[in-house]
Amino acid sequence: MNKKLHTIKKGARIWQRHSELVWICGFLLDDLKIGATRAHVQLDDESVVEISIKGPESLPFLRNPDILIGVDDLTTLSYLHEPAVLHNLQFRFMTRKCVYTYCGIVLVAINPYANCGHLYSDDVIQIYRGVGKQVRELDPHIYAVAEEAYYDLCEYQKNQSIIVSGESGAGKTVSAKHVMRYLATVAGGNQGFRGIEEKILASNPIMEAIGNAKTIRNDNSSRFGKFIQINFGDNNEIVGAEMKTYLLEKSRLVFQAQNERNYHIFYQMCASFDHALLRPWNLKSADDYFYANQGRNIYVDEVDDRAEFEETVQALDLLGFTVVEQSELFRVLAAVLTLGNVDFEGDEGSTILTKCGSDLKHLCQELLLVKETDLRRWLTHREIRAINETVVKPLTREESLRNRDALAKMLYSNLFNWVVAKVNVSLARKEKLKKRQNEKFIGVLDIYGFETFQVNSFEQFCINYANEKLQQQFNQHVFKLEQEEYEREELSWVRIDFYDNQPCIELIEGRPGLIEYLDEQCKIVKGTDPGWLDQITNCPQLKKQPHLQMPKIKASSFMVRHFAADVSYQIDGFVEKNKDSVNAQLLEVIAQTKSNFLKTIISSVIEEPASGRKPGTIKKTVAGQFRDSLRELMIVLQATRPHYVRCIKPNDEKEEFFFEPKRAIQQLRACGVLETVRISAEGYPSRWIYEDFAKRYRVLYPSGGALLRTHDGCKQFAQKACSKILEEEKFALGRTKIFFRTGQVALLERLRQETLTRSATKIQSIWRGYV
Ligand code: AOV
Ligand code: MG
Repeated sequence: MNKKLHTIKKGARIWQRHSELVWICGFLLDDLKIGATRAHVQLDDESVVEISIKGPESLPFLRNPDILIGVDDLTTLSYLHEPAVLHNLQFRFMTRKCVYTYCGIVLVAINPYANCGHLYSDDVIQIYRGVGKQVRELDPHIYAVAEEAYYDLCEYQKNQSIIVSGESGAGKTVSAKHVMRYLATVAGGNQGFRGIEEKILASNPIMEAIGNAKTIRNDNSSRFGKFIQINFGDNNEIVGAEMKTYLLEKSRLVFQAQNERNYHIFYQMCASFDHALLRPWNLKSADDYFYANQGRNIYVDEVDDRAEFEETVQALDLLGFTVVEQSELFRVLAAVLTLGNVDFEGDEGSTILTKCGSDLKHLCQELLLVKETDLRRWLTHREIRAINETVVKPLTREESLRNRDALAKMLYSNLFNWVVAKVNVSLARKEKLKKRQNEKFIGVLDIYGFETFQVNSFEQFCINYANEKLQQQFNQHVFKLEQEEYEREELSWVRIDFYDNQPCIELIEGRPGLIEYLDEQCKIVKGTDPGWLDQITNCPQLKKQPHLQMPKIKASSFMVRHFAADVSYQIDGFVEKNKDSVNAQLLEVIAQTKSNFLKTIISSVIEEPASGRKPGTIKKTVAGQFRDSLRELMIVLQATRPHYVRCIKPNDEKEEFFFEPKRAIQQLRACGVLETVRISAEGYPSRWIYEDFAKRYRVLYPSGGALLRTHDGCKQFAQKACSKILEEEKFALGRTKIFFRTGQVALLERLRQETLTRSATKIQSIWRGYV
């Protein structure tokens, strides 16, 4: 890093921290000598500041030579640090309207919030199609990542994964869809499989209808994680796909914040109440349903829910959902909506169900096909089993509402899982062909990015845990690739430290760990959130954990030092959300339904016998299940060649091509782009093939000109030229490439420029001498 430089000349362009711009450029007004403790800098906003230098660590960051500004791979910058990365991205995005930039193996995608149809047209697909390894010579693009993955799959017969991450609204789902469309176009079936790629694409509107919702951050926010594996056959054509989903947000079913909505499907249905598939369910306007109207705005700008419903139904048709299945699906969805309108009256000990009786009748007779008296009873009562007797206890209004909400969430999440399973059946390759095919796939992971809000709860805890796991996999991979390149080039060992977040993961999933204690609390009949916090606070092993911080003043929260940021979690609701259970008697009422479809839907809950369970055992908790599915996912990803796409949301106003450095830098820190840069900068960030190096820097060592005819000659040239100019430890000679420590290419560039200017002046003066 430039930290190792000793003297920085007056006039050198440097970066200085800035409260608004994050970094501002300026130049040194005096030479900065070894040991100097202060320097004056004239900044680009005309102000002059004095900076103090406490040691090599606080030397100013140097600016890259102009020739490097706007490069399409950040790791080719000679000075590789945070301001350089930020500036380069901002310059490309704002000045050149470039959405994509590489950062080594990562593709950084900045959401333009603009219609960039030209960027994704079929013509553009044709440009990237079949380019293979040379794809890096084209402009960075999401299609380039898809092409690279497809090429590697075909060439090396190795499974690939494309991991898309970023915060809400950054463009993950849009990117994942571009990847899917690219693959569908270049590898669409041609041997009797025609149509499978269309089915894969059609799974998107279905999943978005039932899994996406309007939030304050994104009008089409995915409320679940998704990993879709696209399978390829012997001729590298698409033969099928399989989808796994993670952690659907259930709380949205029963509560929506101001200006947010429930899942799109409800609004699509209400807007299409007179559709043949929906008429029997007597739907009202979305405004009339408590589960749909809490956000106080049932519309999404520029979205026609009625037209979207048509699209959903078409996709269901294409994926082979029969008319009966569709009708049943909508029946259960209508039931969920109607259930939300059932309300209770009465004080503690005397709950009676009076409000919204007509909704209850409709719900029981038309939608759930259960006995009204039973449902009424078990919504408002609970059975308590003591040793030799069972007591039925009436619930308060609050308890009854919670009971109702738990039922709604269970119904919806089971329906969601049923749809996923059904989509998977439809996308699966045909059994008899299976044996002939080698297992080969490209997996696309569209998963929620790191989250930190004012109040963070169980959902953020799980999401951030997932991100810790992905980050670890990412760091290890980047690190491994760097090391492999050095080995391939036979360089002597280069020490690079990389940040391993295993201790933080240990804190969450280890034994003892946060999830283990949470699960324990869920097993205890009287388990509570504070009980969990007590356990964490008093555990001697966890006390020593540097990633866990307890508040100084006793509070119902704890803080985890995540790789991206410190996040404080409020413990309220963790135990209940983790248990996610439905009253056993209520479940029993539903199990007695006359609807076979509903029976199928809830069979997974019923089969984990709520009542017949051995004492002391509980069904798997939400966090426990999530931990296991993440472990599985990691095993799958580990066995693939990963490709990374990091989506950045450049502003919160959805403004076209507008870059707010403050927002961008948070995300670059959180998604590992800066870590990639750091790993890169600790080793030899710049590298040139000998021939290319010799061609560009020939002027720096004119007497070596004769060497340039052969590869070995170019290598000798590079060695001689660099030994003459650079310090010995600043470069290394590999088999085919010369490697440079950070800052060296900038130095070579400057020398080259100076030499060229000098010779130009010389020629000019000679020329003038003639005239
Ligand atoms: P997300 O998947 O990352 O958020 P989306 O992919 O849904 O974000 O993108 C949000 C919105 O940004 C889209 O609806 C588009 O309007 C716009 N957008 C994203 N990428 C592009 C692009 N390449 N070109 C033009 N517009 C784009 V979330 O699902 O909320 O985490 O849970
Ligand atoms: Mg999304």
